[in-house]
Amino acid sequence: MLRRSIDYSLYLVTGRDLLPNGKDYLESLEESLQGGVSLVQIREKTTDTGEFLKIAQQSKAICRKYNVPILINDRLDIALAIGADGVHLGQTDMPIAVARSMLPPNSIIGMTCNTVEHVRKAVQDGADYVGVGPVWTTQTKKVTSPIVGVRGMGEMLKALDGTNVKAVAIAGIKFTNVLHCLHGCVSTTGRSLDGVAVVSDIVASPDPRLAAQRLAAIVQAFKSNP
Ligand code: TZP
Ligand code: MG
Repeated sequence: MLRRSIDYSLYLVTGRDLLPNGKDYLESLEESLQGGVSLVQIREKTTDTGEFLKIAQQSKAICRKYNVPILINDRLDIALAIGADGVHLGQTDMPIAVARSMLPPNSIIGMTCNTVEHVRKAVQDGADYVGVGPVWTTQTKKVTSPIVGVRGMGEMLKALDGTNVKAVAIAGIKFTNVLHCLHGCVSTTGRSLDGVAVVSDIVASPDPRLAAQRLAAIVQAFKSNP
């Protein structure tokens, strides 16, 4: 368990099915870490438990090498088995309180939020961070909730005022629109995102190091001069 503050700036959510032909998953993960990914979530929706465990273990070893925390999507058992830094949960997954009671102290728990009500509940339930969106359309996941856009995301963030809960935006975030996402949020609500969660703009790139580098550079520049 890493016991240090989490940097949410560039949050990579994995998506092995999006890897370019011939690109090795672990190589891609390592390159993205070299490019400046600051937090990793292992997301496997159709993988057998045994295979998921193996991927999570291998991914953790690489994340540790770069001192970057690793979270597991949905699967508390996998998170516990590999000694991950926490979990990311959806609205229909394990409740935060139950996950918290089973995970080691200081574990990070994130919650996907699509509405202001979701955010309020996540805060009440003790989430460490919320993933807010879908900001824009995405091909990566079948998203059933309405696109919230930058303005809708800002409304969600307002529900975090007075709390220490962090926020990352998700869905459709790319090199070409990340600044709009970050700036738009502050200018409509005065509230800053802590980072952005990205799948395809990094994973589907033939050069994930460069893809991460250029995203990270924008997020860092924004954070130092919002
Ligand atoms: N949760 C909501 S949208 C999404 C997830 C995991 C996928 C976002 O992927 P991309 O490729 O960054 O749009
Ligand atoms: Mg889930």
